[in-house]
Amino acid sequence: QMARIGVTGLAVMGRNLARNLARHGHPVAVHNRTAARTKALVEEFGGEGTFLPAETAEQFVASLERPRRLVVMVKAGAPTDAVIDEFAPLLEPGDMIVDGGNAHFADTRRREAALRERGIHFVGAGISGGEEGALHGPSIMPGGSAESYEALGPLLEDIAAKVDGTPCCTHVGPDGAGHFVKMVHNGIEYSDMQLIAESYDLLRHAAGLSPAEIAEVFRTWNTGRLESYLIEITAEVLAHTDAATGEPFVDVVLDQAEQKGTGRWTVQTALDLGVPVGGIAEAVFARSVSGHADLREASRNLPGPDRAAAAGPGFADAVEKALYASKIVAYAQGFHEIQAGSAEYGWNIDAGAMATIWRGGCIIRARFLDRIRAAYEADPSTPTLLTDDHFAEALGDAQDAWREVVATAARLGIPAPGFATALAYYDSLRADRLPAALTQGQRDFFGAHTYRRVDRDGSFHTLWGGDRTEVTA
Ligand code: NBP
Repeated sequence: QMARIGVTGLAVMGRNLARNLARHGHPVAVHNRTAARTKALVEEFGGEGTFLPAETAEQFVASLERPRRLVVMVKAGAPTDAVIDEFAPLLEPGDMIVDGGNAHFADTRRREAALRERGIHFVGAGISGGEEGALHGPSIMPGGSAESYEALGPLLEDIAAKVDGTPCCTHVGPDGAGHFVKMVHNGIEYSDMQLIAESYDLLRHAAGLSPAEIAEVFRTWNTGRLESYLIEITAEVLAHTDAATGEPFVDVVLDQAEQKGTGRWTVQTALDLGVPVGGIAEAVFARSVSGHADLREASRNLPGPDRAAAAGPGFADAVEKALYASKIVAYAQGFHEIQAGSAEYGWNIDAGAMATIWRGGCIIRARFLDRIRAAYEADPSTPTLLTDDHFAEALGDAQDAWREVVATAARLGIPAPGFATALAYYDSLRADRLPAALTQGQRDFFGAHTYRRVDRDGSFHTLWGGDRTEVTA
């Protein structure tokens, strides 16, 4: 018997992906650098479907139907290149290598170009949902050639999460498009998590609620428009009590957030593309600030306001509005980055389809994504989600509460960089005039960088060091 698809790299993700394929009736070849993992998989889960274990790369490749579909689930970076170098010589034109790891889209572009020369399809596929998603249905964001998607799509859609019968998997676009979209997904995830963290902090320190009480607030929110996986698990984490001390779990965890890098990549890429993603950037920086123990220790005695002023009744509702409004901004910024990346690299990404495949399987899955899908359906070329009818109305309805929450945070000395930057972005886009005009004047003054005028076309320069007449640049 031949395998329909093969998975090499059988750590948590690869193992569960292989099991998911087997459970869906697809005979799957399995391989791992260290053969013990392959053996363990078949011993433990062999009953779930048809696994064809291979000890060597040659055996593995020989067991695959043609054209071959080979999924690589190894540690991103050098290991991915090592595995490609090992397998590519054993493959033939028309075969497909799928990289399901968290690769940087630039690496995916490089690998795709190199393999295309040899007639091999390279598919950079973003996979979200962690261990559980890989087993029960992840959100899959495959890039690569349209031809490879014809051969791979049905299999990937089969094992992906489904929402209303629609698979959370679609062809994203050529070469690095899939990994780019996965990167932005993770950036949005950072932003979502930061906004939730700020909501918790305000409910705790401005409203004086306990973690258990805040868990209840999140449970309530999870029955409304904020319904999402992240809100759901937030309630679980806040309600949890540490067994060793009897204290709320959230109070015994060291308050230094770590990161693996996809949020940072999202911001670095946004800087290169010139896309303002303040919400994602502040989320990355907030983790960074939390991790600087020395800086925080040195600053502990800096003066702050009197925290006695407690927030009044209705504050939790105001925080809900601030959270919803800031979340709209975070997604608007993330989707702007996707559209800018798509334009830069000629990927032709369907933004609405990305919202559709994020509705299930992935970490940011949420009811909210249906709204984004609807917004792009209503106007596929909209420059920003903020102006969609539903979102504009929600922002208008939330803005007083949003301002009150940001003001309360500032007054009480509670850091809320996510809420504050989201509100500043909203107000910047709304503004009739921005002080950027003054910035242009300064640039022209010190560097003769020139400026444009509101009333005439062309570039101008004022002779600042001379008689201050204006000349055409
Ligand atoms: P890891 O990222 O921990 O990688 C372990 C696997 O890589 C093992 O199979 C290991 O083989 C293999 N490997 C390494 Br390390 N170096 C190798 C080399 N030079 N040649 C061949 N194989 C090599 O596994 P994971 O947590 O399952 O994640 C897999 C991918 O999926 C990563 O890119 C990750 O970023 C991505 N991802 C993970 C999650 C998650 O929730 N964990 C979610 C979404 C995406 P060995 O057994 O012989 O050491």
